[in-house]
Amino acid sequence: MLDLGQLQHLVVLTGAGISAESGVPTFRGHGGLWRHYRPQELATPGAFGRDPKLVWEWYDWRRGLIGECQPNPAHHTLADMEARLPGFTLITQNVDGLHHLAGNRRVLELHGNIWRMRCTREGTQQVDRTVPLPQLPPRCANCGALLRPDVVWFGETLPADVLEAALAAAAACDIMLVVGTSAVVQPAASLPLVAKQNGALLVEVNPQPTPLSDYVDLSLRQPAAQALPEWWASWQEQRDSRADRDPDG
Ligand code: BV8
Repeated sequence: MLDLGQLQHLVVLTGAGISAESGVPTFRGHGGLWRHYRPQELATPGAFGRDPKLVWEWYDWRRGLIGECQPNPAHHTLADMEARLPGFTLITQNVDGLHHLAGNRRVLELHGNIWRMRCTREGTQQVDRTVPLPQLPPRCANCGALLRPDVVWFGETLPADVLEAALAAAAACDIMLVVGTSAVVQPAASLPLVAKQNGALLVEVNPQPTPLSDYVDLSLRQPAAQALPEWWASWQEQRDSRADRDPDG
């Protein structure tokens, strides 16, 4: 078990795998979303420009599926960590909004959020949880232009302020938990290496090995909904027993 005594700054980076046990299909795993579609077909500005209705049919289907999903014990563990650890930062690649639903309030959403839409003309954003959408593609009530999902597509840059905050957190953390990501999508996949270069311990939670696995200090080869609650409970026991032995801290 890692020596977590003086854990001050814990960063957690999550990917689609943390939502797998909630019923949200991953992108590259068995039955993954990308299995039936090529990313270039749907999650790119070009695809949207060519066929906005097709792209919205995919997102409308995903929104309908995700809308039925609830956070699982892994999500709830991260909400508990945020409540108990002042130096906690949650960074997610996911767009499903399940971290907010579980109670996390400070979430760095690198790739946006599937429940937000953006006017392609005015740039205004709106949260809309209607499933199914009454009209595909949806249009801006103000100017009539197409609305798009407020997510980051391949070939698009991530929101600069969010990426900057994520890089700063990665560079300053003592431990980074990397949960449920295949670690292939950039620049998110570089965050664990930034943490390691700055002296952090890396813990990977993933039933499968990934390109990151050779660089981590601990691999928990288990599903997140099992591994995270167990890891968090054992860390708190360790901390409490240390406090009993040394009440002056
Ligand atoms: C950028 C939002 C600068 C949309 C997503 C060539 C051409 C063009 C670009 C590139 C290129 N080469 C590289 C790039 C950059 C590209 C990239 O990284 N491509 C990869 C595929 C090589 N990146 C970008 O384009 C990014 N922008 O670089 O800007 C720029 C600008 C202009 C031109 C060039 C560069 C933007 C990337 C963001 C894309 N948007 N999502 C939407 O969701 O609809 S990415 C998408 O993949 C999701 O966000 C998802 O989260 C993300 C990563 O996937 P994972 O989360 O890791 O999910 P995955 O299914 O892959 O893995 C699940 C894992 O969970 C598995 O390991 C599995 O074992 C594990 N698991 C399963 N069950 C469990 C579990 N783990 C724990 N518990 C379980 N129960």
